[in-house]
Amino acid sequence: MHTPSEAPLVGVIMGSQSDWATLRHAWDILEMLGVPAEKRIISAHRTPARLVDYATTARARGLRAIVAGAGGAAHLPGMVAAMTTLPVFGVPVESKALSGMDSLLSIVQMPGGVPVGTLAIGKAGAINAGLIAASVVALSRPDIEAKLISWRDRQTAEVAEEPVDEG
Ligand code: RP5
Repeated sequence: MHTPSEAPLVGVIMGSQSDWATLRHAWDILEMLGVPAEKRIISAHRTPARLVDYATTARARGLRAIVAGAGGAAHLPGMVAAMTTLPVFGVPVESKALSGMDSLLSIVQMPGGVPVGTLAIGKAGAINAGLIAASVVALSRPDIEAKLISWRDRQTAEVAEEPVDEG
């Protein structure tokens, strides 16, 4: 569980409730690593005023990184990046119409000067966004760095040396 008394250091934001099934994988990683975080639904298209308020106040509120996921015409990560100098990690959500290719291309193709660190489509991207955000926080939090190292060690230990027949 995130420690409620600690101010959030990472913001996990998404364009819609329907994105939560994907973004919760970033949330779960942050929770497991003990990174104080907050989650919000913020739509670049449906709640633009909420977007401006969030992006322009995020750094002063103490956030150190933002994970932003959206699908389709996925402007959320780019618009947030336009209004903050915090690192923004974009997660393309897998869309129904185009399987997330639309999300990926609209997040990754930022003009030079307004960076969004773009991850893979869907669950893998959300997990890695959580891990990268945790790495940013770990730069100034040795306790979180230690948890990150332990997580990596466990992942390595879980890889068998030989394959076995499945099923
Ligand atoms: C985007 O439109 C959201 O990020 C979501 O991925 C997609 C669909 O949203 P809903 O119609 O499910 O609210 O803005």
